[in-house]
Amino acid sequence: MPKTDLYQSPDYYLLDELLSEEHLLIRKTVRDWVKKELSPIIEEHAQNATFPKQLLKGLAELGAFGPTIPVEYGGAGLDYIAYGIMMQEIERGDSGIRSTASVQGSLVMYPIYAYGSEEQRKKYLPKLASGEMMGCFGLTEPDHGSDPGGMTTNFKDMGDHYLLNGAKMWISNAPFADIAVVWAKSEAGKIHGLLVERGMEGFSTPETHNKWSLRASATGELVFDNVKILKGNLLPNVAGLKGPLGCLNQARYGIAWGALGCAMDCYDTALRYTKQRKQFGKPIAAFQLQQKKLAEMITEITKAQLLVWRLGILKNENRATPAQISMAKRNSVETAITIAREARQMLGGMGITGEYPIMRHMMNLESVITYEGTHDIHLLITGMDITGEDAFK
Ligand code: TGC
Ligand code: FAD
Repeated sequence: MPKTDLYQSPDYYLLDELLSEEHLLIRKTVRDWVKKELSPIIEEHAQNATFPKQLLKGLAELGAFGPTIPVEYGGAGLDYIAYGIMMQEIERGDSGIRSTASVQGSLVMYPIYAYGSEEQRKKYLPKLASGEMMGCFGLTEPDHGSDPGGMTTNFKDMGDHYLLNGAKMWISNAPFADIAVVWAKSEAGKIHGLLVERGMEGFSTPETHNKWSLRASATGELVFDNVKILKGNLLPNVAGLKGPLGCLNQARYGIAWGALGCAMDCYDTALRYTKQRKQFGKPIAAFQLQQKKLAEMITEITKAQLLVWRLGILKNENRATPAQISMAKRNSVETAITIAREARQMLGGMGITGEYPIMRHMMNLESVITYEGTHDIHLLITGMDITGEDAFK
């Protein structure tokens, strides 16, 4: 059922004053699009577990595919604050749709831009930016998630081509992607990125069903059975785990902003609801227990807003470290999931329905807290950064 989207973003510390006119315009443009195009249809897609493909064109027109990729390759050529704002507004609508944008921009376009040849950049980037071509990113395997360095997907040098074998699992956009950036080991055991195109013999992308989370996002496997890969499809300018992890820095940064969008939407919804809903003769917002929840929510949102804004400035200056990005991703997702759980209770029975976005955000965030590095992996990254001790192995 189409509903009116009344969202207003909380800005308790007047942080909008830190944004430029251009940032504010981008935010308004994306927010208007989310209200008009995404909000009216997303609940039905989530309930039916279908991906709203009709949104792809609009996302491309907003510049959400490759916001920081230079204009000459079809990207939007924007700074990192603009990229963060876009992801926040889109994820405010739905984490699954932000996922699609993150994967396309940060995990497909970024590696082609950062590690690809000039020929690969020119061939793929403009089509990916316009949404004419969609991509996915294959790092995780059935037996190697948090520990991608243990991957077994591999390729052999056959002289004029490579032969790729193995499988990837939990891959966002896989069921409809035209191209996959796949990380695989050479015979020497070095990790490389390969561009695998739909239609290559031996390459299939079975869809993953029965998800209770990110239901409006398509997830699948990538299966490689002696797939013949032209040598020109290897990304020439990176080798080793730092290749895929470098892409994750980009995507995790977007999630740090994006997940906060869910937190802000849940807070905004709960604030409006509790001011209107009356029990015992007065609005439930007048009860101390409800005020405690709302006050704690806005405090945590404000702290997280400051963190991601500062991280954006450091990214713009090329000074943000991977560990700083981990801290922000972890903090934003934890903030969002805690707020979503509290907000759901504040709406009572209505909180479990699709009339409000809270339960959908809450379930989506169960994936967001796991992908792009789990909550605990990011904690261990911070731990290693501050102590110098590696507690992973
Ligand atoms: P380790 O020995 O620490 O590092 C190996 C090499 O990588 C370098 N490195 C990084 N480089 C760039 N950025 C980073 N963030 C980096 N972290 C490490 C490191 O310097 C080293 O370089 P070199 O030159 O010395 O070789 O690696 P490790 O095997 O001990 O693993 C470390 C660990 C656990 C932190 C890492 O592997 C990790 O982050 N695990 C989590 C896996 C993960 O995040 N997977 C995400 C899959 S993609 C996804 O979820 C997409 S969801 C998309 C959506 O729908 O939005
Ligand atoms: P595991 O690594 O098996 O972890 C299980 C638990 O063990 C976790 O709690 C973890 O924190 C803990 N753990 C692991 N190692 C340690 C340790 N050293 N110390 C303490 N605790 C530890 N991947 C892609 O490559 N591309 C995608 O597009 C993509 N999209 C996804 C979409 C969805 C909806 C989901 C759910 C996942 C997606 N992923 C994708 C995969 C995602 O990145 C992995 O699920 C994630 O990295 C965790 O790996 P795992 O599921 O194998 O869990």
